Amino acid sequence: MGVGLKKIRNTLNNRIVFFVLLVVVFWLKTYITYQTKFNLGISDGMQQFLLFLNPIPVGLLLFGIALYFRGRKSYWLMMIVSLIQSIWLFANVLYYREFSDFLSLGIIKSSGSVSNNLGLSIMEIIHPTDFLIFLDFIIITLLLLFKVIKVDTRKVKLRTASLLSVVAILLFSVNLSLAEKNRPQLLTRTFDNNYIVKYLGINFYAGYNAYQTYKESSTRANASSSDLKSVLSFIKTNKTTPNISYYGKAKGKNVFIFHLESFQQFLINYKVDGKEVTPNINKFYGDSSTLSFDNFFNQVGQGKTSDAETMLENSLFGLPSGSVMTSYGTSNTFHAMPAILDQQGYSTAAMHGDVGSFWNRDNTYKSWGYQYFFNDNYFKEKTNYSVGYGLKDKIFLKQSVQYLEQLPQPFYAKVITVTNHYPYELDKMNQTIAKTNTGDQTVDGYVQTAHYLDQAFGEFISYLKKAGLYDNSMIVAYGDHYGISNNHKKAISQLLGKKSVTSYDLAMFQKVPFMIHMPGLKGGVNHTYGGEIDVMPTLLDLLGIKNDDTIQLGNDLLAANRNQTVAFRDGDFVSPTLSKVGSKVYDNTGKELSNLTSVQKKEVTEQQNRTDKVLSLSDKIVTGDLLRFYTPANFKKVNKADYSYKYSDGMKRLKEAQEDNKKSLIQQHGGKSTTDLFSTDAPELKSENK
Ligand code: GP9
Ligand code: MN
Repeated sequence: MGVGLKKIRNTLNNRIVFFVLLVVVFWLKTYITYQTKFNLGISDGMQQFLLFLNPIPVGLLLFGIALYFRGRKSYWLMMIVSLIQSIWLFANVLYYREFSDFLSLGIIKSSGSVSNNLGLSIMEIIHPTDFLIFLDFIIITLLLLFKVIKVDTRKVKLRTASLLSVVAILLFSVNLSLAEKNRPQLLTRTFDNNYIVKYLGINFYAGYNAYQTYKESSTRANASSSDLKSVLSFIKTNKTTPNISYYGKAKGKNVFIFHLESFQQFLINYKVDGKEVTPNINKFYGDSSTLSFDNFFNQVGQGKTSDAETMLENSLFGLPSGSVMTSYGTSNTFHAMPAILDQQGYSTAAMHGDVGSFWNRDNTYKSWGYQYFFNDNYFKEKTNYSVGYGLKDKIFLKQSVQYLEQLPQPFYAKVITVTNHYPYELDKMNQTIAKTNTGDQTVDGYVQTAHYLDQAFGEFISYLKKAGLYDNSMIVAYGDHYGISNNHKKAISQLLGKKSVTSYDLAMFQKVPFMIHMPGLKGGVNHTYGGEIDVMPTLLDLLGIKNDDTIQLGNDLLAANRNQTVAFRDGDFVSPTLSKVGSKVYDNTGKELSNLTSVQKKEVTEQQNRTDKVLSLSDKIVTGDLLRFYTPANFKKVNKADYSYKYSDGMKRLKEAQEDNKKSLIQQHGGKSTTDLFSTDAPELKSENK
């Protein structure tokens, strides 16, 4: 061994030097990961500096704990800290790659109900370089095991250890105050986990998130009916006057909520090699009896589909982290659309070809008052019937008909598709359109599964026509959230035929279709700005159901005097005039406004305040379970014990329903099933479809 190496080795045998080595490696590793694996939107020198600085205080503090201990124990502790920190970093890199967000305890806590989703995708998203995160841990552990580095058993003076802790805390305070200066209210306005990581670091974020989760449980305990005051006073100001040309027009009709999984607005009339990707949905979109919206945005956060469902049926937002359905769906009180309609004489059912536990639907739907939940227990499975997270849409829809036809009318039926879901894989026999060729593998299959979903939608609509449901139903179809995440900027610009995309373009890329079809409805494309939070008030007004005392954070898209600021879950907003994305403000042509006039400044502030207000009120309602303190007139509190989605129970109740009345579709058809009216070209069913 060279003299130099020996010297290094000898130095490393000193515990303080070893400690410094670990802190420095930790620091560099975290910083390199920030720069190469995350997209933190650094926009100035101070943010750059803080990103560089923020691993140091936490590193000093965490590894410093070990200095209070002696000998081997101390080394063990340092290596455990290093390992835990590496696992946390690694898990976040994977999670971030698909969700553009950091892991939270809310998500981990609910992983029981969402795990098959993440599990399936995990091999898809791993990059070989991700494993480098463990390299330092492995090397240093080996050096210790093979005694290349020797354990220094000498005691570190308590004074030294505590001095280091104090330095760490001081450094952290400097970090925090610089961060607060650059981004006021960083920790009070916790709309975006990205900000916390950018300013204070991924490890601080972990601790902060754990603290928040603990707070959650005590929040509910401490909430009281007086907390509703601010909610009710906002609801008053948010109230709109229903549009008389639409109010009550759908009274008594069946309602379909057709969930187009991961379906973005840009797909409407989109072509690949001259071929329409979604001809059936395009036709539906342009139908003279369809009211379509072309400035309708998804507003989901980490809860994705579950956030969309929460907004659509409760007019409440998802959470800053985690999912309302998984964290609060079982325990909270809700005044959801299914319960409201149930109490107006509707039958209510949700259908989905995935396991009932996903997103905690099997519990949440009870709280929302769904009489039936036809989940995978109700559907016939064969090996090639499923892809990704559940039954392929064509097979799922065909099988749904046997339950649909038994529901007493009018009914409210939510139909949740899933084939057009990341990672957009489809077997060869179902691929009937070419992929796009951006070269981004995650993106290019998207049009293929969207095309498949479109065909399934087409088959479903033609069944509705044949069965006579098309004419007496209001069919609502919507896309739940983006299919292509912002991490695929290059591919997105190629898809949109642009050189590159700005943050504004990406915000506009969050548009999803929202369409309401009903014979006799004045159709056309409506340009109002709105989003998922506005669906419930819109539909209740169309159905002519009084909802002026219901707690809703959105407003009727058809009302004239509505506010058109669309709040995103991260605190950004878009509107017909100004939009704020990240730290930038844009006009409605997408031009960035760097020097705002005082009038513009005032408008931005107003819209920001409103955005912050609706998000924080929503969080207050959900986390405090405030709806338990308030019941709208004509609404009966839902009793979860009244519901069961067990196959045998569901079938029994359907049977009873047939005896009680003559209102189901099957009864209208003289007791004859309508399932034969559903024709599909699903190749899996070829042998069964004579
Ligand atoms: C699965 C499904 C997918 O049941 O609804 O949810 P998502 O991953 O889109 O949130
Ligand atoms: Mn979804």
